[in-house]
Amino acid sequence: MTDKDQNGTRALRLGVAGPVGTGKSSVIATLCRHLRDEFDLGVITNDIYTDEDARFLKSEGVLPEDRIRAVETGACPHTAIRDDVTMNLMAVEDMERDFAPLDIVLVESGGDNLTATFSPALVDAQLFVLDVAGGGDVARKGGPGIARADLLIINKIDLGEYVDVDVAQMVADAEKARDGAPVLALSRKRPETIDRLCDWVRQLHARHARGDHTPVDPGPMAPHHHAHDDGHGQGHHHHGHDHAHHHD
Ligand SMILES: Nc1nc2c(ncn2[C@@H]2O[C@H](COP(=O)(O)OP(=O)(O)OP(=O)(O)O)[C@@H](O)[C@H]2O)c(=O)[nH]1
Ligand SMILES: [Mg+2]
Repeated sequence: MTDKDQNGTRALRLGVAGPVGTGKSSVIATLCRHLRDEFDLGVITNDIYTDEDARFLKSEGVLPEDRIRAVETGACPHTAIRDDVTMNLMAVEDMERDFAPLDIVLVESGGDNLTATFSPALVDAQLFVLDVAGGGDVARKGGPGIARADLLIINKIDLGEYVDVDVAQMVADAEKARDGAPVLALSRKRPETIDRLCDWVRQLHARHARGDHTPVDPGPMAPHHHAHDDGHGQGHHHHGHDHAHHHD
C-alpha cells in the first residue's frame, strides 16, 4: 500500500489510546458528531474479548453502522496496535476500500495502563487520553503516550472539582512532561473545548492532505507487569517487548 491512491492522499489514520475508561470512545463519538458533515469518516475499535466499544458507538448513532467495525484482539492491547498490526491494518484498509475515498479513519486502542502506543505503521498520528478522575499526578508519571503522542487530552475536566484535581496544574504538569507539545483540556460538557479538539483534527487533516505531516513514533513501552487471573492462582507475569507470555 502506498501513501497515495488514485484519488490523491489516502485517509488520515488517527489512533486514540489511553488507560481504561478515560473516555477514548467518548472522544471518538464527539469527533464523529462534530466532523461527520465535513469529512468522510470510519472507525475501527479494538477490544480484547468483545466488541463493546463498537456497540457503544453504534448505539450512539454517530455514524452509519457499517462505518464502525471492531477488531477483537484476544491479547493485550499493544500487540494489536504496535507489535503486530496486521489485523488492524487489514480492517483499516477494508474500510478505506469499502467507502473510498474516506478522509479520516479513527482507531481506538483497547484500554490499557499507561504503556500502549500505536505503531506509525498503523496510524499517521495519535491521541493519548487521560482523565482527571485518574488523579492529577498521572500526567507527571510520563510514558511514551503522555510524553510523545501528537496530542495529549486531559478529559472529563468537568469532574475536576469532585475529585480534588486542579485542572490547570494537571495541564501544566503535562505540558512540562511533553516539552511543550500540545495538551488539550476536554469535557464533553464544555463546547469550547470540543471546538479546540475539532480544530486540532482539522489542522492535522490539512497537513496530512498537503503531505506536510510526518508520523512520529512515540517510542516503545517500557517493560511492564500484567496482573491477571489465569485461573491457576498466579498473579503476576513480567514481560518486555516480546510478549512471549500467554493469557490462557
Ligand atoms: N463527566 C464526564 N464523563 C465522561 C466524559 N467523557 C467520558 N465520560 C464517561 O467516562 C466513562 C468512560 O468513557 P468511555 O468513552 O467508555 O471510555 P473508554 O476510554 O473508551 O473506555 P474503555 O474503552 O473501556 O477503555 C463513561 O461513563 C463516559 O460517560 C466527560 O467529558 N465528562
Ligand atoms: Mg472505549
